[in-house]
Amino acid sequence: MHKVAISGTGIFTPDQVITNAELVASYNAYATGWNQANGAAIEAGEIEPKPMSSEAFIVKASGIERRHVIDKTGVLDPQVMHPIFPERADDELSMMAEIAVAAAKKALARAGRNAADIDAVICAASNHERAYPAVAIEVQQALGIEGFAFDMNVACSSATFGIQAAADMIRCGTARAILMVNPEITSGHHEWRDRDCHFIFGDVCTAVVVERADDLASGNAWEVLSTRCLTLYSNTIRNNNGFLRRTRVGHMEDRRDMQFYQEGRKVFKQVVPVVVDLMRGHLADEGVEPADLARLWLHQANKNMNDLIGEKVLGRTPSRTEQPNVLQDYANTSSAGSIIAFSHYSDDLPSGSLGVICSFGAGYSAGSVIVRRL
Ligand code: CO8
Repeated sequence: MHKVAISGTGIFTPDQVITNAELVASYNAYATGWNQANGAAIEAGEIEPKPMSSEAFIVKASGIERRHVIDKTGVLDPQVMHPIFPERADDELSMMAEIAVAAAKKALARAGRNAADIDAVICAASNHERAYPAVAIEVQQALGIEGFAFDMNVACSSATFGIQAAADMIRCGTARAILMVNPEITSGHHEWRDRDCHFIFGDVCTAVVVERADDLASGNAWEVLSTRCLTLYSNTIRNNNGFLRRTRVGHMEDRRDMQFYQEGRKVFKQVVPVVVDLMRGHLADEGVEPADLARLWLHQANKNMNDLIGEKVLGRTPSRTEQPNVLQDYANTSSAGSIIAFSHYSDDLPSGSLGVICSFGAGYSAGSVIVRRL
């Protein structure tokens, strides 16, 4: 069995930023317009008026202050409330492939690798912009990588599951080096018209190079000591959009369940113990004491959730340095969140440092990756 390392990470961050103030102003304008348009039915008690959103609530409930998106104009237009992306011809690079290539180039440079060194591409993300061909194969072709490529989707845990898939293939010799990308265009499948969740998501793409640890070209690597993944079926985070949509009466309408929806409170309560048990069990089985950890790079959904998980895993309140958050600037970027945290906050740690990359989300799904700085 070969030892495995993460040798490089890269991030593509869209230029456009939506602050909470901009988001709340546009949502409240939309809700006010909707309430006016439906004034008679609201007056008659037939429907509820849409409540207003508030910046103070968003920061208190989630810790999110702003988010990057590919198109803020459509999202902020009260008459539109979703991004507007120009159509691309079949022979143009697709959007997911484009941002994946941008992140991948940075990860490859950090790893000191080029396309010829990579044997496979995994595109691990919450949604894929078409059914086929796989986005991963398009990325493979755009970068000039030989070998094979495939897409996978485990929602917010796609990246840790992708690292496990890559690490297992490298351990057994199926591939020497694998590029794993997480293009998350969450703005496209988010419901910006729902006050309870309109602030949650942002767009980004992360990329990770995973390769044999005895074959490294750069000094920035982290050995992947062990991975553990877990899934438990739940309907509390769901999106019903899919290829059977046109087969069902009324499903081509503008329906709430064709975008992301969730029972946020339930998710919070149910996922925290699952993640704590996964991390603590994984560490115990690998003989790693929580006190030995230099850093936790957690999924970036909610600051309060992360505070609670960190406290339960370490047995004390982690410092901001030990458990860095990026969600204040990026919001929830689904599978990319823990990788952004890892990419931004790992270079300062000395050789021998231990840490855990951990993700959790829809499915439910949770992934834990124990790493040691080489
Ligand atoms: N402004 C003002 N008030 C509000 C707002 C708002 N925007 N939203 C809700 N309120 C009100 C509510 O109506 C409620 O009022 P009342 O007490 O009178 O009933 C009160 O504020 C409290 O509401 P909640 O109970 O809903 O608030 P919480 O404190 O639970 O916070 C959160 C809500 C932030 C959603 C929190 O529950 C949370 O973060 N939960 C975890 C969610 C999570 O991690 N989900 C993971 C999903 S991501 C994933 O797996 C990937 C899916 C695929 C990606 C999809 C991309 C689009």
